[in-house]
Amino acid sequence: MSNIRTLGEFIIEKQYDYPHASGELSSLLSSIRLAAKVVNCEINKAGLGNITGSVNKENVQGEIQQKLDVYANEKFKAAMAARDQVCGVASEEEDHEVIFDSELGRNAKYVILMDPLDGSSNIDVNVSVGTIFSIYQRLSPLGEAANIHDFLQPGHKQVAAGYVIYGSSTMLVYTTGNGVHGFTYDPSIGTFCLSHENMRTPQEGNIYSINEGNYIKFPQGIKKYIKYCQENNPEEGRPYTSRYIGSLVSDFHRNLLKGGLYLYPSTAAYPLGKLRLLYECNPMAFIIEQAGGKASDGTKRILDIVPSELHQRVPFFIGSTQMVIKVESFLKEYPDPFS
Ligand code: P6P
Repeated sequence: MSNIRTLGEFIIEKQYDYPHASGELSSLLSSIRLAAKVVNCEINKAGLGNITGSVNKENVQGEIQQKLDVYANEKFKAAMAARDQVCGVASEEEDHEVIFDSELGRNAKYVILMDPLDGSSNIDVNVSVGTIFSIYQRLSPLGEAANIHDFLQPGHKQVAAGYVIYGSSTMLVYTTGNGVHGFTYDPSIGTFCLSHENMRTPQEGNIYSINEGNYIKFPQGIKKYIKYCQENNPEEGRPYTSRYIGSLVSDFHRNLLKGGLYLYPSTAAYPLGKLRLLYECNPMAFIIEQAGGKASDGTKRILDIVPSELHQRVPFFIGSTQMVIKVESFLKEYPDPFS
């Protein structure tokens, strides 16, 4: 037991890396940890209860909400509201930002944005899903209710970001700008234990993750890049391997560990891309950059995009630095005649 470093211990230990840290961020990360345990418990037995399937309602994205989407959203929202560090929450499952307009909420320091259960359409077929979160310091003054501007900050302003992957094992991976650290859940002791300290992603990779079913409608540069991946060039490790789970957290996590590139370009169905900037792209971009990788919308750094609305979508290319640079070069060389 002596060599186990729990997530709680690690958060406190790292807190001392920030002389001005007042412990509120540490406490906020701890409440995320608690909510992750609760959601993990429900997911792990999803097939047994009446918790799979849809609620026959669409979210603001126009996507059918799964029962576990709603469940996860409620559990994470409740965990945030219960502590005095959060003044508001934005979620993929909420049409608008949720402001905690109480005495506690008005004097809380952080806003959190989240995709409570990404890839949830995979749950009924037992494929890994995940929770993604992004944390900012509020811009509005303490003592007042938070407002939309607290949420529309560029990604480089994040103070923390992370994800939970409910997979063959459950892991929580996060950064506060001081490296990326992964914790594996040990159900026998009900604790997240440090398993991947200072995670780094390879500069090069040979895995590409894209839904090739959309090929016909991809921009020209993406079509050319896919053919580049499939060319026979053993010296450069091509053809690459195609791996696409259909769950961002799962594809991202594998590529983070092994090297690779996740692509969700603009398509006919999603002219601005499908992935949401604020609670999918920004947190993953913060993590990948902290691990030595890169994240782009095809022309510019994801973390430099100034958001204009809560649920805005962007084209998304994230992973090994050299692979992101390569796909950007194809998009530049073959500009889409329709763009
Ligand atoms: P498609 C899940 O809905 C999600 O947001 C990501 O987790 C996933 O990578 C992507 O969409 C899958 O989209 O259009 O390929 O089914």
